[in-house]
Amino acid sequence: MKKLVYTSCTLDCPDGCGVVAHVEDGKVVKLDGYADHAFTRGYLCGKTYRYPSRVYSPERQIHPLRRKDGRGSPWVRITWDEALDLVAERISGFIKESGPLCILHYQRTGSWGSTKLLNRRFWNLLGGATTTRGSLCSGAARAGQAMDFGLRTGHDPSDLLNSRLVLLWGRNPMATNLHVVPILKEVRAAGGKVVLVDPVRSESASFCDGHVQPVVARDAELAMAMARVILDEGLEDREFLARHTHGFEAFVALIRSRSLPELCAACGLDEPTVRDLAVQYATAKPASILLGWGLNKYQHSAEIFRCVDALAAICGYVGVPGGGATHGFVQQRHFDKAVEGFGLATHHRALSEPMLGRALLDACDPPVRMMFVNGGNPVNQSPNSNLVARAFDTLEFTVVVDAFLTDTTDYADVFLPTTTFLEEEDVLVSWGHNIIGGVNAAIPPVGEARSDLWIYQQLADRLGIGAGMAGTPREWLRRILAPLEARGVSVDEVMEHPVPCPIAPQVPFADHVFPTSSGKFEFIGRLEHEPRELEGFPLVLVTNFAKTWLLSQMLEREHPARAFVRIGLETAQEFGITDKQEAVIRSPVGQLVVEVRVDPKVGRGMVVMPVGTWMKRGGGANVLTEDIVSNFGEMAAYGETRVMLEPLPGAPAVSDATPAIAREPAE
Ligand SMILES: Nc1nc2c(c(=O)[nH]1)N[C@H]1C(S)=C(S)[C@@H](COP(=O)(O)OP(=O)(O)OC[C@H]3O[C@@H](n4cnc5c(=O)[nH]c(N)nc54)[C@H](O)[C@@H]3O)O[C@H]1N2
Ligand SMILES: Nc1nc2c(c(=O)[nH]1)N[C@H]1C(S)=C(S)[C@@H](COP(=O)(O)OP(=O)(O)OC[C@H]3O[C@@H](n4cnc5c(=O)[nH]c(N)nc54)[C@H](O)[C@@H]3O)O[C@H]1N2
Ligand SMILES: [Mo]
Repeated sequence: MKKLVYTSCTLDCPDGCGVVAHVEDGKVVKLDGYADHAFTRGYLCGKTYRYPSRVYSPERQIHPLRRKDGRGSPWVRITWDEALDLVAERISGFIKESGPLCILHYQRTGSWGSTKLLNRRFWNLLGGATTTRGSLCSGAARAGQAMDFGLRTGHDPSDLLNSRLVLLWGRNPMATNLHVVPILKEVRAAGGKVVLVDPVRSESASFCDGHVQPVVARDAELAMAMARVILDEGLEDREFLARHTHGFEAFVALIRSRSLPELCAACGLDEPTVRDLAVQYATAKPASILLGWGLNKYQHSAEIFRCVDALAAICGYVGVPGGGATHGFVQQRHFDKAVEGFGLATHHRALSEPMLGRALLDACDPPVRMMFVNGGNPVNQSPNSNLVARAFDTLEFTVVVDAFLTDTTDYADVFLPTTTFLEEEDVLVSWGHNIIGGVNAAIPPVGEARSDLWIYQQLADRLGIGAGMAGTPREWLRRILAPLEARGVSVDEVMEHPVPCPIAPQVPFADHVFPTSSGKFEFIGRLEHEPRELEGFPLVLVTNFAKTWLLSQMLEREHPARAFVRIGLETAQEFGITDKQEAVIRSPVGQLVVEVRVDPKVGRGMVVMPVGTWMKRGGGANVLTEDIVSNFGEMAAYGETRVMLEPLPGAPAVSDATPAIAREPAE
């Protein structure tokens, strides 16, 4: 029997696509884009087109597993009853002995399905658990933009069509946000311009009018230099500044504390380039800035965002169509967060997510004895992976709910197999657009895989809190999305087709009311940034996302045959490295043997490594990254890592075995 099922991709990506699953005899044979989706417009990225190969991969685990004989021993299959009885018994045992805070519930955003909120409810019903605070993803951006605007929120992507100039600043949509690309092409077709600001000539350069290539992590200086030019040329919007901003004098003093040549030298650009960019921006009327995660990886990232936000305010491009400095949205704005049950818990404690290894080792009163992980791969994705792995190794009992045996499951005692979005009923909220997506189960669960909700409900029944977790996905969705229903959008309708969020502004701050303490846009007035210099480690490690895989979610054959990094021509010369040569890359906390690709697209002073390759397959950028936290927003400052490259003598690294998919050209 054949059928078509409307659903939505819940993976951690701004695009949140509308999907049509082609199902034959209970199997997904193909995925297509859902045509009537205003943002994703009927097509998917390569990763989602290929997603059925993950669903049916022999690498996927579809049965509960436990270690045969302690950590490090082989996995053996057990029944769900055995698995759930064991996990429930350990949970109640630990709580009895050491209280609920000796269990760490680690939840990340493997899926943006709304029901994942209920995972936290389970732990709150139990009296609480240790959780994590801080961020691996957007913390610094959120903190910086909250200081300026009162909160981080963005223009709807369709509003870019009102821009005469778009600066793509530290963001690479060709790889990471594909559905924004046609919008940017439309901006150009209508006579507008798109300029890339990136120390790497990324895939996105291919559709831009220009590329400005500052030195890595010097965007605050670039933005300050641009602000100086705008003010020197008298291109500012005086009325906006007078009526809607606070702290402008302090900002002027800040940018005047250094000369224009000094600022240009700091960001490695010549004055005419900076001047041209600034004048183009200030005169485009309106211009918008699409900010990315490239600005989000440094110790002072919140301040970088603030300096760039200041440009929008100086030019009066705030609260107007075609303007803004957009990074992302307020997520879950249409949720009733009370469903999470935070108030039900009597115990609360949170450990720093960016410092997970240290935090686990240092935790006392009580120490963490057990960990329960869902929707994340913390051993691979947290900074200083080796330390995180060591900390996991000290735990008495670890449970991971996932579909694959990741680097994190290497440190687990029990593995519970979960469904993919094609097997679940849920609602998707996106962090890159304002359309709410229905997630319909296209197929029944593969093998014995079960949803997070089912797993938690089963555990809840065994732990005497079953009533608090009971309910079908649809019933829970109605409760979670009650604020939406109050605005006239029913969950039943959302399950049928994409629905625009009725409470999302197309243009935020159009009323010029800002939830800051002054009620106005607030300028940054202080920035003390000394770039990190570390003797023996002269290069900045920049870890970016790969076009062909998402985070650490990759099958064996999608994995590069060997870990690789990219360096620019100048760095290659300086370190005497030739293309495809093997080298050791060393940071203060770890090292990897990598193939070095010499790539003229990469700027000076930096080594670029993709995020997500697996430690157990010789990769893992976070083996190198140091656990350093941003000064605002408790964000993992991955990009503060400094590294050394030491070429290994002998023949170039063999890369013939690289699978075709990993060899897709960089652009
Ligand atoms: N294919 C694919 N898509 C994804 C993901 C994925 O893993 N794969 N991950 C998803 C997630 S979770 C996120 S958060 C988003 C992130 O999406 P992006 O913001 O596009 O992410 P990045 O690759 O981190 O960084 C973008 C660009 O910033 C540049 N950059 C690095 N340092 C600096 C700097 O100091 N200054 C400037 N100006 N630029 C800099 C990098 O060279 C890179 O080209 O992507 C999402 N989409
Ligand atoms: N070096 C470096 N590291 C980085 C970054 C960087 O810039 N540099 N960026 C960071 C960013 S932006 C992000 S967002 C984080 C991402 O870090 P993580 O959130 O840990 O991301 P993933 O590696 O995708 O791990 C998610 C896991 O959840 C599983 N999963 C998917 N859906 C479900 C589900 O419904 N239920 C359950 N139980 N599991 C599910 C997947 O199979 C996968 O193993 O990584 C960060 N890591
Ligand atoms: Mo992210």
